[in-house]
Amino acid sequence: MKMNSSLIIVNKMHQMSVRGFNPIRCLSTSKVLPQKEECKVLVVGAGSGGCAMAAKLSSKLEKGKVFVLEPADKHYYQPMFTLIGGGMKRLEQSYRSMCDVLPKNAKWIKEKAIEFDPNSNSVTTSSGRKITYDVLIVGTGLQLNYNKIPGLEEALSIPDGNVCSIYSPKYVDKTYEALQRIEDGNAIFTFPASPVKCPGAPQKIVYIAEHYFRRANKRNKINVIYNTALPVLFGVKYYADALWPICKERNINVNLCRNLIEVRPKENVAVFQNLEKPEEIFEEKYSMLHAVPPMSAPDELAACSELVNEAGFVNVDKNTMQHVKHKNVFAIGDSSASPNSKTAAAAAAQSPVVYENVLAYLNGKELKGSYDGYASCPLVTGYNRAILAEFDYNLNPLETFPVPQNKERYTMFFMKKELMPSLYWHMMLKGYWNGPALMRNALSVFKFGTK
Ligand code: UQ1
Repeated sequence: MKMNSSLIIVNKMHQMSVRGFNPIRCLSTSKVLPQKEECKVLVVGAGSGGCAMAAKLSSKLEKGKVFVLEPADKHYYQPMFTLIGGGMKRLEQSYRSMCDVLPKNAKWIKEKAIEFDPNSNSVTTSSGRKITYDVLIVGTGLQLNYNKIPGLEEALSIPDGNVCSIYSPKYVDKTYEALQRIEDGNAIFTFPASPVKCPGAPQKIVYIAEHYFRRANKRNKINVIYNTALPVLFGVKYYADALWPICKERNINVNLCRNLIEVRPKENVAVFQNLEKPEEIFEEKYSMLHAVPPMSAPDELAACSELVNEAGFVNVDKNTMQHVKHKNVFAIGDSSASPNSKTAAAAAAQSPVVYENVLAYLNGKELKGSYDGYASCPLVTGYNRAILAEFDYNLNPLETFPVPQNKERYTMFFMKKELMPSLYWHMMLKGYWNGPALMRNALSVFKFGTK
């Protein structure tokens, strides 16, 4: 049978859009724009913060004034990765096509930023194009450095292996597989000696795993070990005081100041350094290993000493989120040097501040927006409970709900698992979610229990 060729193309396009990829809307501009391009606002990175900023600013400014530089096809809702690791969600539920989360009024350039030059107000892309801007918003997020731990990438690439990591979509599914496969011996979980995104996640997966082992009737044969490079279990004392008893009751062995430095997949051995006595190196045999990679600012950003601090993060004022030297540069999310915990909730709370201050800067007005360091972390403690940690720059609790949030609760678990994804896709990425400050103020008239 002969088929008209345009019919075949239309049919193909229909099949693609049914699978969530709309070929017409998803045409990015990487091949059609001229060499020199100018925009009013350039957003580098379309993660949580970058998307929220692009949405807010492109609906305020004229169409085409906001450019977004982002090479990825897919946008992942990374807070779902812990749940995927525990088999509570599937990887396909955690992403959308990038074109579907970027605002139509912004111009998407599907390339990577490879050079930042704030002195000439320009960024060079992977194909060598130079984009100039009036205002730059850096929202690149963090880079995962699995390669910094000898043997780790090799261990993670073994099919049906026993080394896994919830931090990458490449390795997250291996986590649930490893939980199912392990029968006995040591289940070791790590936290690296570097800044990390969602610093609660490395221990959430410990609690989920421990609960999984109990449910699967194999807990008594498995030794659950959490080796963290940090000197504390959690940075906010109020919540750390609640988490320690949970670890004790559930017989989770927590070792502080223990840094993973090597993996030997053939022997099933993990090598750790005691950060309190750096000469002390010890080996531990594992039946499963959950490794959290060291992280850093992306290399291309860290290479721009004009923009970043010694650690590679964008040197902004911690309240205004404006660069300390280059006043037309702002940062949002994990690539910022502001000393908050790096979470999507922090990016949400920063978004109205960056928005307001960018507009004030463009209009020659005083910057009034001020970020208080709010971050939040729903510490999932198993398959049906979570402690909703919320705090500010001073590491003081800054809680939304009128109940003491240092208790494990089903409501917080439900919120994390069932409500947050919708809030993220439909509110945050569209620029409508500014964090829970409004809700907190409204609810502050109620108070139940003692805090
Ligand atoms: C939040 O704002 C946020 O960002 C979108 C999250 O990331 C997914 C969160 O997990 C949480 C808990 C918040 C804070 C929201 C409320 C309602 C307390």
